[in-house]
Amino acid sequence: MSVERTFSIVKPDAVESGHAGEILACLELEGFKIVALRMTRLSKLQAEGFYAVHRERPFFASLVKFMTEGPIIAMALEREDAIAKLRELMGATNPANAAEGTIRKRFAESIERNCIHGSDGPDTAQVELAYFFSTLDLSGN
Ligand code: FUP
Repeated sequence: MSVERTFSIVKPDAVESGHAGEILACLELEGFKIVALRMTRLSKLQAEGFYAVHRERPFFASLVKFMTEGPIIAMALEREDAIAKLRELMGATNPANAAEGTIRKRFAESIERNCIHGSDGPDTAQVELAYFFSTLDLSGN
């Protein structure tokens, strides 16, 4: 297993409810290094672009509305096996099905308002990191 990078978002629900700090602490406790971090608020166009793979899904419009309702925290995270480990730590998409101790079990309200995003594979991670961060941001300095 080698050191890899993944992309994560603390979603608007968690920022609004004041759980962002706890979520970041949880990531660090699990060995994730924060390589880059930015708080921003997505425009409709930016959220639609980020979730473009879901464009045809029935929940797309609602998801875009949720993701633009307030600020988010975008992060580049690094650790061994980061992509799979973050998915494990996040828990299932629907918090009702998420394992005890996972971030979604602890902090998410619903399948839509599920507090955290994590890339689902190496190709997605690369695209998502570049969507939010410049080469300079990701240089590790
Ligand atoms: P995940 O990778 O666990 O974030 O889940 P998906 O990529 O399948 O879905 C992306 C986001 O779409 C989820 F985080 C929340 C939203 N979603 C819904 O709102 N309803 C659904 O039925 C499925 C996903």
